[in-house]
Amino acid sequence: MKTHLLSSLLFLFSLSLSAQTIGTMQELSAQQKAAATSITLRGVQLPTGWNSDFRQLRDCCPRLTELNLSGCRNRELPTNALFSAHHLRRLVLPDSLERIGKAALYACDGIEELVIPASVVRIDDSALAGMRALRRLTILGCPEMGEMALAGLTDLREIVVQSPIPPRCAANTFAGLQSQQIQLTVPRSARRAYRQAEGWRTLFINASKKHTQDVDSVQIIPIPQSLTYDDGRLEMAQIGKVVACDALNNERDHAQTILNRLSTWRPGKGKGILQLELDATISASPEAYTLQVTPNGIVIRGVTPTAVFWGLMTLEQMLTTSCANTLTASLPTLHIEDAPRTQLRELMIDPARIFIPLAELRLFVVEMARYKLNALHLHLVDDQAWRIEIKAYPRLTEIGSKRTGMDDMPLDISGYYTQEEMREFVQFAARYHVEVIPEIEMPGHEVAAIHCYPQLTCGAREVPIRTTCGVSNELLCPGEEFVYEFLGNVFRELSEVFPSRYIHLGGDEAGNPALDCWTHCEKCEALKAKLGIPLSDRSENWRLQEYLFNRVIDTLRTCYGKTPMFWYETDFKRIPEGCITFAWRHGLTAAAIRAAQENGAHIMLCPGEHCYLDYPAAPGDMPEVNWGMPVTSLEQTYRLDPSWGFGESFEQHHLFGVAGTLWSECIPTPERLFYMTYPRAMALAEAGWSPKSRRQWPDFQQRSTFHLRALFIRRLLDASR
Ligand code: TNX
Repeated sequence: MKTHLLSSLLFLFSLSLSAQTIGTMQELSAQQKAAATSITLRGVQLPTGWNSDFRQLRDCCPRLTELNLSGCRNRELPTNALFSAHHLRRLVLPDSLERIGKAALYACDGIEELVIPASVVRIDDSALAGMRALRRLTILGCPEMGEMALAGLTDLREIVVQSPIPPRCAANTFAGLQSQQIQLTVPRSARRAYRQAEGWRTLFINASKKHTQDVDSVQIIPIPQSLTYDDGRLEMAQIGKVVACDALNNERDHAQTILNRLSTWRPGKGKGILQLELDATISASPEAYTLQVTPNGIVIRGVTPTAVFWGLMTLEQMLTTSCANTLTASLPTLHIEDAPRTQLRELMIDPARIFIPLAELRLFVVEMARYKLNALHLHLVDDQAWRIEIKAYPRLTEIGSKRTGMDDMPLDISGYYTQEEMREFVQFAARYHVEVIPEIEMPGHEVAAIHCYPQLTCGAREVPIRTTCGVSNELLCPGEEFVYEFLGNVFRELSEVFPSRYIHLGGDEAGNPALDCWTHCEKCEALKAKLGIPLSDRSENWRLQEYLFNRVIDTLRTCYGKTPMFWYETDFKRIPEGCITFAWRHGLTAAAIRAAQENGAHIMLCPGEHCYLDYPAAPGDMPEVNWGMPVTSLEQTYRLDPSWGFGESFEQHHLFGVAGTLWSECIPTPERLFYMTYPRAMALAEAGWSPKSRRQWPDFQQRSTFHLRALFIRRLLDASR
């Protein structure tokens, strides 16, 4: 007994010595490689050249049984990566992987179980061939599979495929499998497709079949509060009409549009009904809805028309998340109860830096609404342009909206929205229950306006419109009465265009050092004297900022009933009660939350660590040339905690919502805007909507790949219209 214990201890000791967590293989000596039994690699991008990490894992680590690559960001398992690495027993692939190269795992015949991540789109010829010990294979996405890619897996007993569309195969992809001894699990609604698909056919006919809960049952983003399945199905052809009260005319139209896209929909033919109802008793949340699918029809009940609309968006997702642009013909019967975790789930876009045509704004809204994102924040002015018509100040758009150049991109970036166009757009967005919130910056990020009307800044200096990114020191002058007259007129006109309950006043990055423009200005000094501000140095300038904001906020509240919003900066020593502050700076979220709590204000979370969708999503991804942006991966966005660890009471009383920002200095085309937005905006939508208990990264990741494919196709079709 004793010797047994001793040898176990020795064994454990040797294990701990040979289990390694490293960045790249270079970190290990030859001896360490020879002894390693378990390696976890965390390299950001494993090099694949001469004597690559893979070559070393394959040829220099004969005792290696466990290889965990889940922390790597590799897109490719290169050709021959682990060719006949007989020593391996367990392999975890990175969830960034897109391609498994030719013969990459050929004859890795000690591995019994393998999961192909949802991100993989291609498994090359003979990639997994000869993995003779493999008993269970799970394919999470829909990878195309080459010749003999899975040939000779003689011990294989179980294949689970999640895709509702059979992954494309060659006739010999599965050559040499014992298909009669295999259990094949595919989504229920896809059984016929698998039976008919090249490569899958023989396997399907011979194997014993199992089906997963229908795959469309788990493809909803943001994931609903609760979802339970019954055992039946509803054939969508059964639905003959939409029934709704007059207050839901708009939602009825949307419902018709969704049904019109169903190939099986024959108006008036089926006996079933898609019923839309208002029901205030569901929940206290104005956005709460329930959705019930029975074999005879569908009922969506919502507290408000908005809530009913969200129910429709859920329905549309259930019908569209197969890879093609066709809608699925039937649904599992089920019951959903759903309501959002936060009130405002917004995306901010920046037509100031690079103009975004109205048609693209419309497409953007339609897509946002699908994910129950309910506010579009328009950053309409900045140092580089003024983009909204103001009738009292025509120079703003005549001169301030025309510019060539954004950093090193010599683009012509002209354009603005007329009030008429904007009014129409706001109404369009309202039909999708998206509120359009305008932002006019003050006192910084206003160079375009100052260029058009120099009396807006201290000493009426003439400054050119900015063509580069960064922070300008030129500010609106709080000691100049014209500034108040100007802002008063601008906000009056804006209030007539934007019915939104909110208005965003900017407030960020007002010079570096902050607010210093005001230190040597006569008018600012006079104002300081009038206000009894004793010090003329920079340390008291924040009080001028407070004065400027308070005057504007007062007008906005009393004349237009608006709730002001602004970007949180530490210069805001006192956040006016009832306002909404945006926590955006890396590392300052907790400070912003405390400031909001102390001042009776609300807070939107858009911390740079999770929500800056203008940053690249992976190392080396677009925008490759930028001002030094950190990487914000999909997973980082998903991991946003809206309560930021501050608990229930903060969430109930101060948290207002979440925002994703798409600053456009490095987003030169509308396609790029979509590329930067998705799928991260889906992750943000789920963080802002779904309860914590329902959120799981691997599950989200899998759902998001289906959504991304559907969105990609929609985008291609929309763009070609
Ligand atoms: C900081 S975020 C800014 C923007 C820039 C952005 C670039 C914020 C409130 N201000 O003016 O466009 O960084 O990521």
